[in-house]
Amino acid sequence: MKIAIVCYPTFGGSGVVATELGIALAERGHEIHFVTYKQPVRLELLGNNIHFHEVHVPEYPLFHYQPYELALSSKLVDTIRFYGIELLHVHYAIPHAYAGYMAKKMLLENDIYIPMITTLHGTDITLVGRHPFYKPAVTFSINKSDIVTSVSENLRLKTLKIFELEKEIEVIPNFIDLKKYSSEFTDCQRTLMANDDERIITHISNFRKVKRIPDIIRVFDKVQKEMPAKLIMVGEGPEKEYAEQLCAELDIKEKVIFLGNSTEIDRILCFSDLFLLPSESESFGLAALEAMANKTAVISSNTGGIPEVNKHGITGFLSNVGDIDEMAANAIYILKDDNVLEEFKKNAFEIASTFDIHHILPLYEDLYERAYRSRFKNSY
Ligand code: GMT
Repeated sequence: MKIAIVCYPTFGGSGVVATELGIALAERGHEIHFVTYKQPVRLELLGNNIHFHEVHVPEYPLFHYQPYELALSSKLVDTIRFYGIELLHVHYAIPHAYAGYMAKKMLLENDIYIPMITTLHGTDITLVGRHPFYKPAVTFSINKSDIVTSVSENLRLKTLKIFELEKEIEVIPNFIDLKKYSSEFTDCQRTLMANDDERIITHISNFRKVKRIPDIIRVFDKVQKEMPAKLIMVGEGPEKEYAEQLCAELDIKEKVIFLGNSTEIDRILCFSDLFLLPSESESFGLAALEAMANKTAVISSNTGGIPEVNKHGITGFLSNVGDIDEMAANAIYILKDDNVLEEFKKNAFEIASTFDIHHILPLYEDLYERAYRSRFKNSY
């Protein structure tokens, strides 16, 4: 099938999921067209089956805000027409579902019917989408999607509570590609980051407020008082500076490594013992799943969809948002004993395996088939 995928190309869960899905679909023989404003960070190889179409928004001094939705819907119309695209899959409702719907309507003028699937990822619903400034447009574009999916049951329920929807929402969880992890990295050199006797704790995110970055530093501070340890912070974002400052105040600067954004998180996770995700809200927690696939135990908050991924007492522990004392105590429990740590690591990998792309891809392909068949119905 010829599929156009719209996503954010930057470091962020929704873009990662969209990109990995597109790559896997291309491997299965589908023709994939990414339409976004920059080449997605995880999309290294373009080829016969994978194309990238850049959306340009020329600056014009009259505009206080440049009209990205307009440029995106125009690009979609051109791309869909030129390549004979059969299906549109948009990731993150804002503004992608809105722009996608406009493209649908424009194409219909030329008797081209393009089914649209919208995948909700989290903050498009829980943080941004529910804001009164956006809510009517988000409600409209979700209702106008042919099929709507969410990445967790928790997000499905939240969406139904927040919006007045006429649409069913199907849950298709996020996934990892286990074959990427089957060959051990020969350059998995923890020695570059820590001494042999130190435990390695990792966090990866876009360092926004919702991630509760100071909680990570404070949990680590408590852990490092009990055992030799290093904290590796991967990512960039608005909370990074404060985090660095807090490390200086707590006098743990030497033990915390800020690595910035990385496209090679597996090379970091492969020597991590524990992953911290104390988020205020998290629809799924893809970073935690990626950590688990790398045999890393997880200490997280119990918010949103995280309990669907991190299993309490099995793959790690979950605590109430902000309960740094409990998070630290649980981290120390896991890390202080080699056998306990090994057990949690093993379990983490086992649970991660249930999210392997081979289980999830057929669910998307089934959805695409259904959406494609729906072109015979008038779903406008
Ligand atoms: O804040 C992020 O982690 C980025 C954000 C995004 O939309 O790119 O992530 C959301 O989508 C991910 C992929 O589906 C989920 O794993 C994250 O839990 C979700 N983030 C939040 O809900 C805060």
